[in-house]
Amino acid sequence: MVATDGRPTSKVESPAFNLSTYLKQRQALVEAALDDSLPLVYPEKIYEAMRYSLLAGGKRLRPILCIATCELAGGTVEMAMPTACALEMIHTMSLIHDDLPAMDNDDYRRGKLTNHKVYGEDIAILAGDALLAYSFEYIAAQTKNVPPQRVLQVIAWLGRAVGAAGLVGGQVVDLECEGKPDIQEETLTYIHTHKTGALLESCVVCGGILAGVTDEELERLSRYAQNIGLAFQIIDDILDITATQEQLGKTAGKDLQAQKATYPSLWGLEVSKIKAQELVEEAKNQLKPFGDKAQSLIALADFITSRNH
Ligand code: GRG
Repeated sequence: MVATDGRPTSKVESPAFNLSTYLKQRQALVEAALDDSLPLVYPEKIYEAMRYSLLAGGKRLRPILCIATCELAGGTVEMAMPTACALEMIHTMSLIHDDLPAMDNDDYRRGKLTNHKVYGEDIAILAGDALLAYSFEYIAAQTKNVPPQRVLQVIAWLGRAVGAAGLVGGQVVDLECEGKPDIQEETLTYIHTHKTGALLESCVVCGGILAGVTDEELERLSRYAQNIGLAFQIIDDILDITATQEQLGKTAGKDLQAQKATYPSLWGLEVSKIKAQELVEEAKNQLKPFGDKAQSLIALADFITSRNH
C-alpha cells in the first residue's frame, strides 16, 4: 500500500528486518564519516560553505544504498564508505547548484537557507564545484581493501553518471521544458532517469562493483535501481503537491508554480501512486536471486513509496 502522508505501512516494518533501526544506525555512521571527510581548513570560507550543505541533514539514502549493496554482495561497510560519502558529496553539490537563482531559485533546502542565501552565489557555485572535484579525489585516495581495477570502474561509472550523459543532461532538458506543461511522457522520463535516476543507480551499481559482483548480478542490481529511481521521482512529484514546506524542508508546490510537467500532471495522483508501487514491485523482483541477503534493499524500496519527505 502506498502512503505518501506518512502513515506507517505494514511492509516497512517486518519482524525480520527493522528498517527504522537500520536507517538510524546507518545514518549515524554516514554522518560521522561525512563530518570526518571534510576538515575546516584554509581558505575557511569555502570549506565552511561546503560543510554547511554537506552536513545539513537529509535522509542519506544514497550512501545507505551504496553500503547496503556492497554488504549484500559480500563486501564491508569500510570498503563502501569512501564511495558512499562521495555519492553524498555529489548529491549535495547538485542540490546547491539546482537551488541557484539561475536554476530553480530556491531559498530553503533540508529545512535550512540554501547555500547561496548564506554565502552568496559566487561561493555557492564554487562550493558545488569543489565538492564535485573532492568526491572523485576522495574515492581514489580513501578506498581501502578493494582491488584498484574496481575503484577505477567506480570512478569511470560515476564520471559518466554526473556529466552530460547523466545528471547534467537531465537538468538541461528539465530547464528546456520549464513553462511547457504539455511535454510528452518520454521527455519527462528522460529528465527523471537522468536527473534523479542516474545517481541513485550509481549508488547501487558502485556498491556492487566494490564488492566484486558478477556481470549478471550487476545487471539485476542496475534494473532494481532504475525502477526505484523512477518510483522515487514519482513520489517526489506527488509530495510536491501533497506535502507541506515543513515536511519537505524546501518550498512546496514549486512544480505547479514553474508550470512543470510532472507524473501527477500526466497521469493524476492515484495512477501515479499505483505506477510507483508497480515499479517498486518490479525492483524487488530483480532481487529474488539474492534471497535473504537482499532484505535491506527490499525494505529501502518500500521506504521510497512510503516516505512523506
Ligand atoms: C552533477 C555536475 C553536476 C551538476 C548538477 C543541478 C544539476 C546538475 C542537477 C540537478 C539534480 C537534482 C537536484 C535532482 C533532484 C534529485 C532529488 C529528487 C533530490 C531530493 O533527494 P532526497 O529526497 O533529498 O534524497 P535529501 O535531502 O533527503 O538528501
